Amino acid sequence: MTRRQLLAGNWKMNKTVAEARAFAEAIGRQADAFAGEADFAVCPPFTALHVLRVTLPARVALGAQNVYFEPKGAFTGEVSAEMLAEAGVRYVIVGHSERRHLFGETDALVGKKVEAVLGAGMTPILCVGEDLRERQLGHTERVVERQTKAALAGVDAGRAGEVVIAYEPVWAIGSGQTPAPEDAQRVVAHIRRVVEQEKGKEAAGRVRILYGGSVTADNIAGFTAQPDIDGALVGGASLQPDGFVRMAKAIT
Ligand code: G2H
Repeated sequence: MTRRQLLAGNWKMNKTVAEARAFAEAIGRQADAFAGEADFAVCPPFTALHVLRVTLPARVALGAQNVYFEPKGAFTGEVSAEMLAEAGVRYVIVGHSERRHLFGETDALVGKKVEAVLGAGMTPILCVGEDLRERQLGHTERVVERQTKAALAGVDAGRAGEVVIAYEPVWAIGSGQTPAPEDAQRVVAHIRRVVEQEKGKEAAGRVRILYGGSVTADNIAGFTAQPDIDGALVGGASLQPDGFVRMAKAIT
């Protein structure tokens, strides 16, 4: 099965509205970089969604970094999936390790968010990955297996293939360290086997699995050349327009 590569920039808590507009205008001047057979997205803070909706090149989709699973109500500070969809959002990052570790998000909460995002017609980018201690103990596969199963538990087999999964080893995030591409491939292939066990062959063949963690324009192609890796979720290196454009060219 052919799967389209996806390059998604995760800006985390970076860029004001003015800075976001400048980024969109800069990549707009190099829009031919996004003409190839791949998908592209930028996930800014909520405050910059609107300006990006009106300034990003047409081939670059809008993403969000978080969502709450309830549809509406007394949940101060939260944003629903329907609100994001109405704001033009196509992808929503769910279960990023910073949310799991800094904000206490559990596997069960992440699963509810995945369901809410699908329910609103958007694509979740579900993040899974082991921390350094888990890796040193040899628990990488069991950690990603647990996180993947929990997050997909409430998703119908017929829709599981729509989910994007990002394998992000926690120790590689923002550290400048990465696994070897072949090492990331082994874990990603394991995640795909878990999807097959849980949701069947069709879903496993369709589901896109990205690598994330210290991806740059210089190393992205090594990851996306792997047979089971279908793109990248990129933090720091996605903040500069030229870096984002170089990565777009590297995967197409
Ligand atoms: C991992 C990644 C983006 P960075 O969090 O999701 O960030 O590329 O800065 O390691």
